[in-house]
Amino acid sequence: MTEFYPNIPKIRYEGSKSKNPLSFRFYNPEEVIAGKTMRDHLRFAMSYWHTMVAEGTDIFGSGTIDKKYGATDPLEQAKNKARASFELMDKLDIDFFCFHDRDIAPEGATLEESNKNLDAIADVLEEGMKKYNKKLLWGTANLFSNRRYMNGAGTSPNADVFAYAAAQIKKALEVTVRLGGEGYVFWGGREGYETLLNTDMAFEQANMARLMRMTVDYGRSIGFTGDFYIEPKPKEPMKHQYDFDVATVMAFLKTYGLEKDFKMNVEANHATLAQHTFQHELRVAAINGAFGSVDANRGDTLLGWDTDQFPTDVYDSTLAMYEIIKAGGFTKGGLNFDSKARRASNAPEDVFYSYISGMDCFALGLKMAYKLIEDGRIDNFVSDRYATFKEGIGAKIVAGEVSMADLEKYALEKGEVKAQSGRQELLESILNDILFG
Ligand code: XUL
Ligand code: CO
Repeated sequence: MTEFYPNIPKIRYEGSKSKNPLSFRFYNPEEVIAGKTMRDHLRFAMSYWHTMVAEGTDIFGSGTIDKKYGATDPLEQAKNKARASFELMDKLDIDFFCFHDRDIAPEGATLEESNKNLDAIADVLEEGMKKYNKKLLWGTANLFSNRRYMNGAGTSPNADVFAYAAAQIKKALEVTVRLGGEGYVFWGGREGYETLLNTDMAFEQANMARLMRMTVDYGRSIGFTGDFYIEPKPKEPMKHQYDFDVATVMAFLKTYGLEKDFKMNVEANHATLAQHTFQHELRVAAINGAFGSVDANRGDTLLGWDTDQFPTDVYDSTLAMYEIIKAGGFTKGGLNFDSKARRASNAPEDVFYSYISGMDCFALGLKMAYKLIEDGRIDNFVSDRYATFKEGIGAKIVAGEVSMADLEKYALEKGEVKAQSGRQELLESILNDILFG
């Protein structure tokens, strides 16, 4: 059997003292933390599009990375790509993967041909999944690359485009179900607008909801028991995307009665593009009962676009894992590295260094988040901060037992209130103490 990464050994945990760049220093898959292995806490996934497909193009330059897998015919290339993906997941000890329909198989001249290509590759994937014991975290349909989707897919002004998108989703969902996928994602790549001068926003959003309802109904009818996710992003490629952030998506879901059918797939770099922190978006999802899955990556604070870099910031991964643990941890979701090596990191081993650093970063985040919880100082501070609502007038406010007039009477009697410190700097130094102390 051809090896696609012959110079890469199986990556193993060697501990924090190891200087071997092809080893995990912090990710020890079988290590048990709070009753669960790191593997089960983190549920790492490989993004097929960045890892197996992306060639390092940008708007100023062509590909820098060879992703031909030793073949020229597109279908042969796709088969080799699938085979290579299992070698890569096996060597990195990653249990899951995620794909768009058009990542795994080339688009044909007709829809029938595209579907046939998908079936052919699904055969190869199914075989690889069995042989290597790998699982599909989620599937999705690419409804943004082809020119037919330039005005959107579900929110296109053209009914034929809507129908094509529905057909594509139907097939992507069938392949997801066939491969035992635990989730299906909607990322509204071109579901938004460039100018309101040509856009009926209310109609477009209602249509999007129609497409989502149809997808859920069809998915359940063919036995899909996984989670449906929406992945918010404020902009790029469109100037304004309808799934701007978690709060906007929650309002959309509630408007159209879809809130019981969808959870969030929160992406770090999308959060920052929406001028939020990753932690903020995770918290908003959790408090709405909609935490589902994560696209792990990071942006660059000096750049205003989706750089999809591998995560390396341990503060960020700690606070993210803190939110994830508080939300109950992953059930059907996981940590999908929607991340790619820079285009100048174009050697095969760079993909391995990238994943190792991302996986180690989240392994550290997981450990540190538990340290934060066990330490208790931050949680206790937050709980104490609201102590006035636990008794007296505060408890009555929460129980709905007082009126505006009662509160006026209380305030008049009580006089000026004590302005209580928020202690941000102290808490930030406690965080450092826990991380490095
Ligand atoms: C794009 C993005 C997508 C989704 C899946 O910014 O994140 O790759 O994760 O369509
Ligand atoms: Co993503």
